[in-house]
Amino acid sequence: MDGASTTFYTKPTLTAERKEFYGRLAARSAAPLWEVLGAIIPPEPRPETVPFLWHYDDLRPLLMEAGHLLTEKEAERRVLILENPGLLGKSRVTGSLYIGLQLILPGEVARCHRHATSALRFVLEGNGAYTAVEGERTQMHPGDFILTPSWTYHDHGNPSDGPMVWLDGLDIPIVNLFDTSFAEHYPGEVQPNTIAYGDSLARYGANMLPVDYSPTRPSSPIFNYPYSRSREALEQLKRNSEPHPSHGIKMRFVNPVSGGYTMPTIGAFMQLLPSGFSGAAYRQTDATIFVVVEGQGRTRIGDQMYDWRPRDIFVAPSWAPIAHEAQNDAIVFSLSDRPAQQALGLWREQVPMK
Ligand code: GTQ
Repeated sequence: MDGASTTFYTKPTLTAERKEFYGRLAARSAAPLWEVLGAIIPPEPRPETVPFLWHYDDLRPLLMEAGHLLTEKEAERRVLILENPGLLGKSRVTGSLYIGLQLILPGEVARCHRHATSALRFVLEGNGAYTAVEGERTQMHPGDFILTPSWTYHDHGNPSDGPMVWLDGLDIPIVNLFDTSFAEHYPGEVQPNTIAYGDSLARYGANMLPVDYSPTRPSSPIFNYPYSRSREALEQLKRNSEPHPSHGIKMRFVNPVSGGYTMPTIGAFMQLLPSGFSGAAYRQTDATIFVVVEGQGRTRIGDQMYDWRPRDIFVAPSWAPIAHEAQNDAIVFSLSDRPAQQALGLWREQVPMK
């Protein structure tokens, strides 16, 4: 038991008589609350998630090795899970989220399936592979933010002549917390391409909606938020506005129908930290995964400093103080379970910390 919980609640002394009683309780599948109260209701978040940074340059050769070791067909999805060192063996980057690096080589197809778990892709490397969602394909370019919402059929293909790598972010631990996982294959390897390229971005992503539109799912009807557009907006805002003391210029990806998050369980953000930025420490209850797109800098998480460069990935646990610094203009994408926390009335923040 650590200090934080004992200041909130002190356990009664464990006598021989009590211990014997607890044994008889256990035999009846019962237990004394007073032995665990401080542990199960801590006064502040006590995450198993620890701060960590993965350098892309360390992971890339291993991912390419996986490309030689097994085919996409064998793997179904050729992905290296990025596992938080505090959550080893649990396929988690935080208590609620999963991330991985997916590789698809030229000519390969990752067969079509769907699952209750929601996924996002953030493209790191390559050009010209596609993700198909419910009959529409989208070309993937570095920095693009792509959705495959819950229970939508999706497959990936790489007709280009180079490897394609992206970050997968899924809400697997949330879906399994509720024991609500379902998954199935599409009858064929690839779903038919029935909708033209660019259709949903034109239909839903130009500050207009079809006049008679009503949503069919809680997630955004746009499924590719291209980097070219996000980058341009951030650049324009850098020229027009003062950066936030902790976040620089930080934007939230939205579902244009509701103004809410792009998916109900995973939120996504993109921020520009201007050259020389030195942010004030802040903390929030949503453990956050950051993916560097451009620039170099460093981030203090708790009492440790993490130096980063493009394509590095780092994670900050719930309620850990975070302070970003940028050497040159930096663009950083991030994801967290904030929509789920806010829907449940749990999310808190201190920005900046006093
Ligand atoms: O691309 O559909 O990293 O189903 C894990 C599970 C990716 C995917 C992952 C998946 C996918």
